[in-house]
Amino acid sequence: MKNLFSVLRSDQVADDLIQVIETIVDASKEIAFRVRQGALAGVLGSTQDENIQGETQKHLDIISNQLLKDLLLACPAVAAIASEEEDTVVAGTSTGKYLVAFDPLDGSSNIDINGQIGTIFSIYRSQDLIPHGSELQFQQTGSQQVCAGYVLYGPSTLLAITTGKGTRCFTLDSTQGIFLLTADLIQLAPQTQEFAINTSNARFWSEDMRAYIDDLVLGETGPRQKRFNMRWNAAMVGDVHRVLTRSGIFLYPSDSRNPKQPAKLRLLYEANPMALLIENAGGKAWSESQRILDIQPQQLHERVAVILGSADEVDECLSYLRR
Ligand code: AFP
Repeated sequence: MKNLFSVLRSDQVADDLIQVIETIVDASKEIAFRVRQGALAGVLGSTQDENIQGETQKHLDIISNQLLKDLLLACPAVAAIASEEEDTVVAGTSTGKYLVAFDPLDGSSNIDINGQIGTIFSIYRSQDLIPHGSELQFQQTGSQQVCAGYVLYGPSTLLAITTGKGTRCFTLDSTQGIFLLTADLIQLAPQTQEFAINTSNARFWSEDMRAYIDDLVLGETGPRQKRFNMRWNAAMVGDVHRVLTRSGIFLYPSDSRNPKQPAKLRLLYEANPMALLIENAGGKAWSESQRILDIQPQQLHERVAVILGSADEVDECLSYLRR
């Protein structure tokens, strides 16, 4: 079986970008060890602190963030990092050619229940003429990512990654400590019978989104005339992995719970990397109004509605929103 770095080299990925990916992989193996140890490593539970998102930080959030931050800032190829757990950009090496944005531990609410959690990462080229530690460095559209991926800490530790030439999945062989290729050039089916959404928010969605989901639930008795099934991991990394594995549609639409915060998922280190993975696997990834990878970021931690997965089903959902 091919290992991650032989695949990256055969794709002619630049050596310094491979160095950045290697650094993320090293941190993720350390995180995977602590996740597996769980209560035995004293990493469960919450701290007394809140991050800039206003979310209570779990011990493992802090540990994962610190591991990634320390290793990436020590990598000469990294000019700056941005993290869900950091208020602002943290400058790295001024001559570094890459920027790394990450959610160190997506799905934190799943930590204490031994559920699926993961690290999501996104890599850009640093921009000349802008200070390397400026937030302006990260105001690049998702289509400018040079690499995106996630590490899923589940029964297996999996790495899904794209550098532009398709989306692949690797499995960590923990006896050797290397990621081996287990799913090459993933292709999503254009249609699906599986959707993922937190239906407890239904009363807060737009009327058109409610109509779309209602018709999925009506199944063969409604206008879609086919049976649908639902899954919800409450960790984007787990739900997106299911979509990459067996197709489907994942939705986190805007809602009226908090008028100041109509969407929940973050553009920079959740929506954009997942959108690149999904598009490079033949799927689609939209907010409620535009292709996610075309969105021009304004704020580091800005949020966006997400509708991604099997292309024909994303189009069907968007047709309801355009009524
Ligand atoms: P946490 O990291 O705070 O658990 O949030 C995970 C997440 O950002 C994303 O991974 C999930 O899809 C979504 O939130 C789940 O949100 P709900 O808890 O509202 O279902």
